[in-house]
Amino acid sequence: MPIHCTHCRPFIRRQPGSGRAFIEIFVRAYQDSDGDGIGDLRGLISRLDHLHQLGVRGIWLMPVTRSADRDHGYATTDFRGVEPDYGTLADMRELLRQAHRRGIGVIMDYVINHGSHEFPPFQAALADASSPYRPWFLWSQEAPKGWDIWGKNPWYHAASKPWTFEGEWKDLPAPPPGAQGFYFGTFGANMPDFNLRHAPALRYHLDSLRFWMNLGLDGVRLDAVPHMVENSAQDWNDQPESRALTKQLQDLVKSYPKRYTVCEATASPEVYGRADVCGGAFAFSLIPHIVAAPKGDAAAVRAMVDYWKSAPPGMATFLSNHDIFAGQRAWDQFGANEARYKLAASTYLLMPGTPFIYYGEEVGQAGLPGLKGDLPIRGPMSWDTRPHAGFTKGTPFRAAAPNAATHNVLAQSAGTRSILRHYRDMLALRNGHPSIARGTWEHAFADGLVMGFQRALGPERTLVLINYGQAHREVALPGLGASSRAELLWASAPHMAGRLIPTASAPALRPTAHALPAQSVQVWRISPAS
Ligand SMILES: [Ca+2]
Ligand SMILES: [Ca+2]
Repeated sequence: MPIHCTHCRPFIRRQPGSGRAFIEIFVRAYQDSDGDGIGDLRGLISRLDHLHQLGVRGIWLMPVTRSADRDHGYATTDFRGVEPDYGTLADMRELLRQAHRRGIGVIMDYVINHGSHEFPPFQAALADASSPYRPWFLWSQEAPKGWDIWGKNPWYHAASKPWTFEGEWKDLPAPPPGAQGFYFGTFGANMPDFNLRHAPALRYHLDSLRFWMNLGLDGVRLDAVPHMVENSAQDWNDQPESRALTKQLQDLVKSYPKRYTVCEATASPEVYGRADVCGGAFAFSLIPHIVAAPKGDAAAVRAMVDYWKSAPPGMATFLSNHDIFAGQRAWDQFGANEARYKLAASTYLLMPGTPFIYYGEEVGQAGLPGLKGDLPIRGPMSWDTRPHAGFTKGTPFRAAAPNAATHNVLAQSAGTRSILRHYRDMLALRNGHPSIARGTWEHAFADGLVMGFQRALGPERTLVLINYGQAHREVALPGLGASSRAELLWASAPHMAGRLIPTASAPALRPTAHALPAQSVQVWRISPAS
């Protein structure tokens, strides 16, 4: 039975996205409510006031559907059920209710490309070649030749039970000679790809998306969309069929009012960010520049100025996320240098796009030493100075961050120069000024290690100036008339050591030679001459 829109009304006054900031949350690592050492939805609900105070207007939940991996959750076993470690559907409804009350929308990961090998339809397909679920997945009697996805063969010999292999997939031993019966898995043997050309399999996912929209989710982060449909050993990534299917998914979600879609598309994110594909996509090509500019890379400053001349406004910006391929936690990328850290935060939180803060980033949480792969960047949230940083009263599934004693929410709430205060300031600017949240990108310039740009929306115009360099600079400001009036909205002290409260004695804007202290940010409101 198809699922129809049973609650076709907006749950939240404003659509999430459209420039207002999200936070990405790994529920397992956020807050444990019952002492089992694993974060859960009830724990997250108890921390919504922190998120509201921070100023985010959206939450992206990494997968909360039931999964087989007992960790990140991308190996789904039930596309319409909540992971029991995290709670129940009733908890999910309560999270939505409580978040919406605070003006915060909630989206979650939806993984359509693949399921877990434990997903019951895959088990049925494995057990019986005549099962109606067999064509839900991709099979080949003989071993297909010529395939190479990131150094590995994505075709797995089912009878060898390759999902039991514990090494890297590229090291999986070859199947015996003459082996028969292979299935396809882009990301590994434990995550078989769906055959999305098979109407019943696709319909199942479309109905699952409707299920979540009916529950009150405000949208989805669509995982790995360029991998949805393959054509051949050469043509497997970002095929036209995957783009078309992405648009179909966006249309379904947005047939509900005030819903949001954002896609993970590492190959060509600016294409997926367009309205005619996904409508939003993570800006993987921009992120390295946001990180490099505060380290003194003038070419990165120039590249950021050029990026927004052509990138769609639906791009989603960030400093780091849950995947190590996108980089270490920001704290480690900047080598604990807080001035550089805050410069990078100001950069993406004052730019176009929709920013996504990675949980813990707002307090400078460090990665975990001595762990491999993605695990160092998926540690428990640092809340306070209690044992395990306040994450759990029990034994945590993973240790607290090494800097949790100083870089936690409680300590940083008290500090006037803290990273958390800086994030709150930036989000207050974004929430209080529509031009910063979703305005144009005008008169952008790079002058060595100084970047400036104007943002305009309706009658409001703002000017952002960032000096990434270690030296005081005077720069010419393009696009300002001699009679423009300027009001300082926010300024940092030199070297980002706290903020200056604008006063009557604030520096004047001098368009021909404006002074910017070393490592500093200024935000101005510009008005035409009266
Ligand atoms: Ca728990
Ligand atoms: Ca696929």
